[in-house]
Amino acid sequence: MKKKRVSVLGSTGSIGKQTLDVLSAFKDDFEVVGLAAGGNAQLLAEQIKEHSPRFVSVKDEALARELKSILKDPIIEIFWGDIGLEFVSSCSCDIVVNSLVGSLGLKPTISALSHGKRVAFANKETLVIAGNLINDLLQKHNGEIIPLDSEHVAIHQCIKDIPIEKVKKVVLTASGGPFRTWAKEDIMKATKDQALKHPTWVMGQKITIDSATLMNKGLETIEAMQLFNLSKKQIDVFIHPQSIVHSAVEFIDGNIIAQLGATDMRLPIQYSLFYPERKELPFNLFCDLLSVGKLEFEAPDYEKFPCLKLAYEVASSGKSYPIVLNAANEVAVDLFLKEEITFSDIYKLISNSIDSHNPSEPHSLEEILEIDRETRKKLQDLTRVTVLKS
Ligand code: MN3
Repeated sequence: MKKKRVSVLGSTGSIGKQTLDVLSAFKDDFEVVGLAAGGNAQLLAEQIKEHSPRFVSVKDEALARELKSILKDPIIEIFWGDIGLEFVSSCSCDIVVNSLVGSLGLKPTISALSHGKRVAFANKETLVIAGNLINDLLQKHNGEIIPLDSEHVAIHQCIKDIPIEKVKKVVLTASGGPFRTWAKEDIMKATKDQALKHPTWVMGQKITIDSATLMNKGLETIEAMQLFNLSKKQIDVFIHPQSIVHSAVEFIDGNIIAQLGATDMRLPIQYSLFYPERKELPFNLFCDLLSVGKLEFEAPDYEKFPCLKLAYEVASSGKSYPIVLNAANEVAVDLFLKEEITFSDIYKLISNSIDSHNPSEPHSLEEILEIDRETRKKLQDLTRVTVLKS
């Protein structure tokens, strides 16, 4: 059988590296044709040697020069910036793995779908800010989105081809993050190191902070609404500390189907790459339910995790609010990672942006990007003049 050609966007990030692990294990099935990465030229150079892609893109020209000098005599073409990213996502490939972080992933998603590609989708922010635009593109062209995030891969497997009107509820599970058992006062003062210690998943920095605030589950709620055509009312978030049930779907006849498996992103990545085929797992990641022993579920505490409640409100209001939620969250998490604001400031900054937003119904990419830019600018100006104190 002909090998499927794959481009990986965000190849030096956590999901990107694990995607390349899966692709390395299935060299007879896949060929890596494109790689795009942000800042780590050294690692990208190693990935190029291992996978010999035809096209590569990096963040900017300086990084392209650095990569060229590491590779000495590169025979591949090196692109950079927005144009490079769009090129790698529309080049001669069958599958684009979009594991970029944040709204940066929007334009390459548009170009991949406009070229009728399958997008294995790990870039939830794009669906949060531009879900309607992406769904329009899916209608117009022959492209498709297969989820790659564990919860959405779970829902995808539970729903299969059952019509969406037969779905009563979807339960998105959340590990609860590092602060699940902490008191509210302690969470508010949490440090960067504490927030970066996730109990069950190994992930990139931005999503790990989003998991500590539970904003991640809020973004995933909006993502699920867009992917599966659900309303906010049809989605519940349950805390499930074991992270073995990756999500569940309750149908109108009272049957609940859940998907279980090891807590390792390589499982949903393999599913997403091969769908609808199933292949034997090449890693020793089979889940032993006897050693898991028990599965627990609890309701999230919105007092302790106000970001989740805020995201629910935004999910119900729709309009341009999700764009503001996402942009403000990206800025706030970045400031927290730079240790310029406290953990509790993350919520304050985002809710401030939501409260001061004048909603509209954006239809075009330009309108979406304008709201995104405006939100970031307002927040940056605000944090420059205000010394935030908790
Ligand atoms: Mn997830």
